[in-house]
Amino acid sequence: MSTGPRPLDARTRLLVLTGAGVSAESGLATFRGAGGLWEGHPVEAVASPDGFRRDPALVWRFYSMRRAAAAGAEPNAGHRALATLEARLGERFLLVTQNVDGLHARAGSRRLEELHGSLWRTRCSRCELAPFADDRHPVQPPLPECPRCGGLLRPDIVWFGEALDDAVLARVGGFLRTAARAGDRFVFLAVGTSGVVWPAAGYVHAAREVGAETWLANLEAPENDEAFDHRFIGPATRVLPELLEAMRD
Ligand code: BV8
Ligand code: ZN
Repeated sequence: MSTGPRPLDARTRLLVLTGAGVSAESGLATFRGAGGLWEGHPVEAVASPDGFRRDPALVWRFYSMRRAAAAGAEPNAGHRALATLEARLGERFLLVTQNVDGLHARAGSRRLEELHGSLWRTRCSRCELAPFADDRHPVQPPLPECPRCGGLLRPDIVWFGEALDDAVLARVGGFLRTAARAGDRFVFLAVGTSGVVWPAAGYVHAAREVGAETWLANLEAPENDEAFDHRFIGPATRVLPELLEAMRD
């Protein structure tokens, strides 16, 4: 029986990466849970620039359904435990999420980076119009157009084949470098992610390279399982409050 890791403490630097599994108990479908399909379409085909070029109405139907589901969902005990860990650790804490549902922010997380954008922002598919807050749904034909260039508007979400935002990547990189220099205890915790999608799946390796303990909180072994030192197998709404409970001052 492998002994578990030392509990978190007030001096620990903690980088958390979350995926769809942390919102599952709020009732939001995960990607693998649905076998990676939506209405029979592979998600990679719908959540892609080609998919949008081919059938923008279909893609807006997909994101309208996602907005409706997320609007009807509440943050769960896992989201709240992460907001409390941030309150305890302050600038020693950073939450990086792959989720676009907005539940971390609604649970009170502020030291938060949304790697893949947000359901709750819209931008122009053609020009540099600044992304804007938008909770309209359903979005149906005639599809909304850019007030500036007349191009089709699209969700401000990073699709497959699209680059992640440089500023977001730079802030996460900065946190990793600071943690590496500080010499404090550094824990990387991945919660509710299958470790399939890159570059998010690479953060566990980057953290390991700068000396972090790598912890996993998930229902099952992820794709990048070999990179983790410790595993807490179970639902996020039980595991995250337990990690918080065990925290030493
Ligand atoms: C890029 C927004 C380049 C959309 C998303 C081959 C090898 C390596 C990489 C690639 C490759 N082929 C293609 C690529 C690149 C590609 C990629 O990684 N593809 C994968 C499929 C192999 N990546 C990209 O395209 C990225 N961009 O590479 O750009 C580039 C560079 C410069 C210039 C131009 C281009 C962009 C990736 C972002 C895609 N957008 N989201 C939307 O949400 O609609 S990804 C989307 O899917 C999610 O955001 C999320 O990231 C991902 C699903 O992953 P998870 O969150 O992990 O969810 P999943 O369902 O898979 O797993 C849930 C887990 O939770 C499970 O393990 C389950 O056991 C667990 N769980 C369930 N319930 C619970 C639980 N755990 C705890 N408690 C519970 N209750
Ligand atoms: Zn425009």
